[in-house]
Amino acid sequence: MTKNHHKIIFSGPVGAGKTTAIHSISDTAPVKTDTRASDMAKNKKSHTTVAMDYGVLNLDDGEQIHLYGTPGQERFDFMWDILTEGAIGLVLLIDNSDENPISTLQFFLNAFKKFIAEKSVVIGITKMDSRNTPTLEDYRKKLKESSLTLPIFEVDAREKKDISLLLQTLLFTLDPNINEA
Ligand SMILES: Nc1nc2c(ncn2[C@@H]2O[C@H](COP(=O)(O)OP(=O)(O)OP(=O)(O)O)[C@@H](O)[C@H]2O)c(=O)[nH]1
Ligand SMILES: [Mg+2]
Repeated sequence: MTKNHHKIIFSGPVGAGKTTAIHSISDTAPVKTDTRASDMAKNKKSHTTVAMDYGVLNLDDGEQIHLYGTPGQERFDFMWDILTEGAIGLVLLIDNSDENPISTLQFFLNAFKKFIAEKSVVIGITKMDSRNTPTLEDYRKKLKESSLTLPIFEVDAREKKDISLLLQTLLFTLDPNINEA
């Protein structure tokens, strides 16, 4: 049987949980390129991704989903385009405890505008346990103002079931013929 290999990207700001999410869901030991975050202006956490994360998810039908995580830092944004090449969908993770997470979401939607217009995106809001505002409703309202209706969920990147829900939604919203590609 020929296996299909699909590629999905995780992006979003520093500390949103991209590396954690790929670690939670990957069936193989994920590859990380985290280094000490001594030079980070925000210094939100001890380690940060400098190139990419990589993991693999095996589906029941033998297909594989290759998961790539981007660095969150804007100074590595050249990696965003490189990693997005050939991908079928994007998972955007947004840290709700950031200062202005709605504008962060808008920034990332804009950065991946072309990709989103051609492919598919799902949004996961993390750390709602740390800060419960803005609410999902606030996000939806903002998206509606830009005439966007995108799937958006509250997730914890440490929870496999939450990341699985994001991926299932993304695969579901993709072209139903994708399995026959
Ligand atoms: N409280 C809480 N912590 C979370 C949640 N999701 C992720 N985390 C934690 O937040 C941190 C996220 O760190 P990373 O996964 O390295 O973040 P990243 O998006 O890869 O960041 P960069 O690589 O620096 O861009 C980890 O310590 C996670 O355990 C959540 O929903 N709630
Ligand atoms: Mg990371």
